[in-house]
Amino acid sequence: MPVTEKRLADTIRVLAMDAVQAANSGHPGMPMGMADVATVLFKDYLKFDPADPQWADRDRFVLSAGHGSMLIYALLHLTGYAEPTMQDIANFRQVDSPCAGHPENFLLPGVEATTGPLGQGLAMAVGMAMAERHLNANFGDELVDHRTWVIAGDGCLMEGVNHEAIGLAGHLGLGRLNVLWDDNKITIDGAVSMSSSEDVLARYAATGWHVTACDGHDPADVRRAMDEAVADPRPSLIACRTHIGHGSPNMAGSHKVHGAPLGAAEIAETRKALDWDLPPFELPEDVKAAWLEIGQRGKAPRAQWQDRLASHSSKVEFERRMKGELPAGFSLKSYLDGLIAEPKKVATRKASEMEPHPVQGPEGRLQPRRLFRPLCLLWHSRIRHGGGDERHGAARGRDPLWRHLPHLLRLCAQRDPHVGAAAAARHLCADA
Ligand SMILES: Cc1ncc(C[n+]2csc(CCOP(=O)(O)OP(=O)(O)O)c2C)c(N)n1
Ligand SMILES: [Mg+2]
Repeated sequence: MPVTEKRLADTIRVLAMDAVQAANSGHPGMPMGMADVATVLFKDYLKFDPADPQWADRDRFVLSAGHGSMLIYALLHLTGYAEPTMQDIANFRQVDSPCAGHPENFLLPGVEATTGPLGQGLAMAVGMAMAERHLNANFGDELVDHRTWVIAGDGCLMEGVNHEAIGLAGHLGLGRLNVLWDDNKITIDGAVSMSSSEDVLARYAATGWHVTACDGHDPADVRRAMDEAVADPRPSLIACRTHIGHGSPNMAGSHKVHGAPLGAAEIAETRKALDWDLPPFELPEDVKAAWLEIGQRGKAPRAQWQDRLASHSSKVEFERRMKGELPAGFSLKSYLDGLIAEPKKVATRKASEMEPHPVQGPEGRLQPRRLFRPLCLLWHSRIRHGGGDERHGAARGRDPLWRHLPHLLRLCAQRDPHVGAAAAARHLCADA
């Protein structure tokens, strides 16, 4: 008998509640609530291949609600990524486990963005969706044809950084950005209605987004909403109506499952309700096999993509960009000389103006004020995505001091306007 979607999702629920219980800390409610939506996403929509987490044309999946980290750890493990292992999951939140309390991109391949500060992942996903369109404008659909999927909670949507980033996404028409909102109407200390009566869908619609809603525990309805989102040329927000801690008979729907273990008694009740009798961190063979099969879905598309790349006229340039390598003959000194030649001092605000437009290509320019505050997240995520132009490469390839070079130059120039940025640059670039 085929494993049902509910059973696939219950696997995530059980892993999340058991890992949080073992650590005696963490957030079981969100992974349990979004398990059905995430199952549909990974089973039928997300383009990924666990055998190659760096595949350039993979869809990007960003868990903006980073407190629900057990959701992504369960998904990566179940679909066949080399890490995390089941032992890593059993060691959730322990010092040597890559399964940190909140996901870190440098600990696990498959974690596209470090998240935890609410709203941050969503803003970074906007940067990734911009990077995708920028690369697509340069290399075409054959090489660049992927989407950015986000799971965000009520808290992510409240944060100021979210307002700024979604405004830009709507303005640019980033239609390959799809946000799955865990619309559970609960946050850390009670109902959302205690502090907000905002019509979130209306706000997104007002910034040029496509918005829709679904029952987040009904896979068919989730698919209907995702199909709508994929078909719409605008960025999409799907309000997934869910119960936090879904599956727990006595605690679902309560803020008490937001950030605390369910406790041994409620875990036993939940196991009974889900008809799950195996001990923690042991999975039924049929469930394991069904999840691994889902992880194989991207194998053939990746092989086809690699064939296309192998015979593509821009292969060398594409690979250079994705590796973040500098173009042959690129001189950091000349680049910096260009930056500071005119005007004499380059303010960070001014530097942001030099960012190439994501859709029009290098000749277009962004309006600097529009982007000033979420700029760090947008730039960082474009580096995380890969394939930026030489300035992203220059920032990535150098040691940490070099990343801050434009800011250091500006500070030097401000401190001593007579010397100016040029002299500071000469000093700093002596070995460039
Ligand atoms: C910027 C920021 N402020 C506060 C927190 C602390 N915090 C973590 S989760 C959370 C509540 C989030 O509520 P929601 O997104 O609805 O998550 P849910 O309770 O539904 O899992 C808060 C306040 C944080 N992580 N980041
Ligand atoms: Mg919530």
